[in-house]
Amino acid sequence: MKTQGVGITITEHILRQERQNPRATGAFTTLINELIVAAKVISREVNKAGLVDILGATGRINVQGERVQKLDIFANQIIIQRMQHVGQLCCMGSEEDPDLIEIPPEYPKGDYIIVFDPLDGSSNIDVNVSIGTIFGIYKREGGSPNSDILLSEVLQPGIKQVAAGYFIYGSSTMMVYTTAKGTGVHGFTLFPSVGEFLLSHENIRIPEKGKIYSVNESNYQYWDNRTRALVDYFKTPDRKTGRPYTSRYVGSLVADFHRNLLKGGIFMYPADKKDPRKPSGKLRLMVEANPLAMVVKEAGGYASDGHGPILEIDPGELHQRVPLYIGSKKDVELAESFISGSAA
Ligand code: P6P
Repeated sequence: MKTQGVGITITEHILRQERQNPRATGAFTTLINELIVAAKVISREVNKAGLVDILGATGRINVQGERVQKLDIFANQIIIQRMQHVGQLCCMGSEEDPDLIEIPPEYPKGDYIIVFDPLDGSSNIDVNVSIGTIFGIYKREGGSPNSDILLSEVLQPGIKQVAAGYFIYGSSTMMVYTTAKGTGVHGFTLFPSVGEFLLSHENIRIPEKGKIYSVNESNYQYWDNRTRALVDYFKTPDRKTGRPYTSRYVGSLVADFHRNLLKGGIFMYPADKKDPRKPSGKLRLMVEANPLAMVVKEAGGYASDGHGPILEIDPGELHQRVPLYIGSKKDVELAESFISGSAA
C-alpha cells in the first residue's frame, strides 16, 4: 500500500538548494532551521493570544500562570534565544532593539548576519488580522568571525542579502523565502498536525501588472502633489489601462505584501509630512523594505523608494526609514515615474 507522503518539507527543500550550491557548508541550513523553530513557537503564541484573553483570569496572566508579555517582545526574545546559539552568526539586528545584538561569548560565532522585524503589525493581533516576521540574511564581508563586528559591516545594501523572507501568521501560518541569485521564491504552509512547513507555493511569480493598489489614504493631506497624483491615477476610470484599481489595505505590511505577491498589485507607504520625525514614512529599510524587496525581485517584481531600487540604497543607519513602493514591476515603475517627476 502506498504510504501517504507528507509532501516536501522546508528542510528537504533547503537541503536540495544546498546541494545545488557546491560551496555550501550547511551553515545556512542550520541557521534557517533554527529560525523556523522560532517561527513555530511564535505561531503558537500568536494563535493563542486571543484565547489567553478569554481564558486568562485578568487577561494579563495566561493559563500557565505566566505573565503575558507583549507578543512582539516575546517574538523578539524567542528569535534571539534560538539564533544566538547556532554558531553561524556574528551579530543580529532587530526592529525591537536600537543597537546591534551581540552573540554571547559562550557561543561560537560565524559569518552570517540576520536582521529582522520579529512581529510586524502586532497591533492587529487583538482584531485577528494576519501579522508577520520579516527577515534578511547577509554574509559578513571581511573581518574574522572572532573580531568584533562593526555596524558599517552590517549596513550593506539589500542586494547583498543571501536570503530573505517572511512568516505570515494568519488563517494558516506560512513561510515565504528566497535564497536570491535566481533561485526563485517558494511558499510553505505549516501543518500543525505534522509540525512541519510543507511546500505549498513553489516558484511564486508576481503578475507583471496588477489590479490592486494598497495605501493608507488617510495620509492624503500629508503627501506631496506627485504622490497624490499617483494615487488619484490608480482611482481614475480608464478601461484601456484597467483602471480604477481595487483598493485593499489591511494595515499589516506582511499581509498586504503577501496578497499582492500572489495576486499582483502595488503596496505603497509614501513619504509624508504627518510626523516630522519620519519624513520618509514609517517603514524601515533594513528589517522591512530590503527583505521584501529581495523576495519581490526574485518573484519578478520590483521595489522602489520612488526614485530607484530599494535594494541599491546604501543604508546610513540600522533603523533608517524609507518610502516604499513594492509589487508588480509595471505598477512600481509607473509609481517611480510619478514620484521622480518623469511621468509625462
Ligand atoms: P499605518 C504595522 O504597524 C506597520 O508597521 C506595517 O505592518 C503596516 O504596513 C503599517 O505599519 C501601517 O501603518 O500608518 O497605515 O497604520
